[in-house]
Amino acid sequence: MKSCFIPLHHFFLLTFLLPSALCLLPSSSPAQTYSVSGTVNYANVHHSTIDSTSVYLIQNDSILAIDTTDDYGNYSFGNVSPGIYLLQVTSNQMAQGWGSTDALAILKHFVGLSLLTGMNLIVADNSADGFVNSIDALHNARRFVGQINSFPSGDWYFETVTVEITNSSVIQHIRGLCFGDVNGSFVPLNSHPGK
Ligand SMILES: [Ca+2]
Repeated sequence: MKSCFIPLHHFFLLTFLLPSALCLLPSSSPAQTYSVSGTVNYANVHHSTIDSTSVYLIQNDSILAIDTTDDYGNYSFGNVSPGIYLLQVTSNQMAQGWGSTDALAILKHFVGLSLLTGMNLIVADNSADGFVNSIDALHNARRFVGQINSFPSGDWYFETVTVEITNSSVIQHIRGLCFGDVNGSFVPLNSHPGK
């Protein structure tokens, strides 16, 4: 007659190892995550890439992650759950591009001869007072000749982009301009032609 005695090592296996192994199996499939990536580009004709620039992944006014663009302006966030996010960018890169041509373009906008639009209009307001007028043109001219070395607006403007993740990864490029560079003539240092 066979014994029904369970050897001790089998007992150990059944009692401890098997339940532990079962715990490692997912009880339900884990939430799928995706990536948000792209390049940060200057809004000139070359779409020049901008390196060493901070990209923030934001949800509900909280910064979830920060990435710094690489030599080719690339940023990437992994493990992003489905949802709606904001992408914001700041840069300490050297800014330039303001000059007499830009000052003239600002004046032409002011008098209604040739209207600026979009980001080019936004970066015209280097006085940050909500108006585009001769004061901004004067700031541009003064900075060009070195009478001033900053604008009240700061140096960089980047578009804030909303991305929605549903069931796939998202590629999102983000554009920027220097305040005062209303004609988008600047080519950032270390940049490459972009997409
Ligand atoms: Ca202004």
